[in-house]
Amino acid sequence: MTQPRVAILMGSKNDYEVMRKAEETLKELGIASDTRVISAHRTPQRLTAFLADAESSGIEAVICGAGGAAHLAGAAAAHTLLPVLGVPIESSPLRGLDSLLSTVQMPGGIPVATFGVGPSGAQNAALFAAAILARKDPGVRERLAKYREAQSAAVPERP
Ligand code: RP5
Repeated sequence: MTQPRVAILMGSKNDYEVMRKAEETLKELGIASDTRVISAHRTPQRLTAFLADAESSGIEAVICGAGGAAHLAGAAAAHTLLPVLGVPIESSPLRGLDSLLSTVQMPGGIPVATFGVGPSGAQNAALFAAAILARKDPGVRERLAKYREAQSAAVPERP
């Protein structure tokens, strides 16, 4: 099995509907990922155990999706020096605004790169993780360039 280079964490299995977009995007770019359900408050030990080994096991970026009082990305960032990318999920009566603010408003000192709410955010987090890997991996850079080219080619000149 190929060694995963990006971890995709989510606070609940119910977040997978959104976070599968990150998984699919990384797969499209030929980047192996490891997808886990890890809740900062329901399974705190799972979070610390996973992040204790993540960097040494070859993970280069951690994407975290969570809804509600979404503290998963911030808690993950506190446990690792790896770049942490946050995806707010619309799963509460506040429809993602709560998750967005919880994820983006990290106090200075522990950064979380925060993306948009929902599947587009999950997709962009994956593309951003690919851009990080592409700095040192010409193969990923090439596939990222092709992804952009295909995207441009799919836009019609007229409606
Ligand atoms: C968060 O609470 C999860 O990320 C999820 O979006 C939300 C609700 O979780 P469930 O009650 O659906 O498991 O921790």
